[in-house]
Amino acid sequence: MPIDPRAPYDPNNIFAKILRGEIPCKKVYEDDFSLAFHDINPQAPVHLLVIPKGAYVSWDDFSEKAPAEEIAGFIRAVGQVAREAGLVDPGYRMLANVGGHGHQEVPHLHVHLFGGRQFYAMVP
Ligand code: IU
Repeated sequence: MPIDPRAPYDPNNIFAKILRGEIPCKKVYEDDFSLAFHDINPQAPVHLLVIPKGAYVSWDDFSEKAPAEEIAGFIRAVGQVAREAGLVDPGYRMLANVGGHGHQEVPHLHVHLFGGRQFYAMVP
């Protein structure tokens, strides 16, 4: 079920549990502000998720409320994860789903990184 991007943060969401180490993940990157791991249901040969460590439901929540240091750190981490995964050349796709129309399902902000194959024009 798509979630409300402005709902109160649910500390028992699956990514919060991953951040607390209560549920395992296939980690590829971690720093002070961010964690990245393989998506459990990959939609491309490489499908990674990058999440902030802070309690933000969505991109909307994060972009409005996060301190500048966390925003900068997270954005740098997304780029770093893509570089470390070897995605920059030949290229990759990144996206964040927001709310019902965006079909966001997990209520903790995550950026998807897709790579390892050719992507085509966005399909609405
Ligand atoms: P969405 O943007 O909220 O729709 O994407 C959620 C993603 O989280 C989706 O690609 C799932 O496969 C992925 N995921 C995961 O990697 N591990 C989990 O335990 C769960 C979902 I639940």
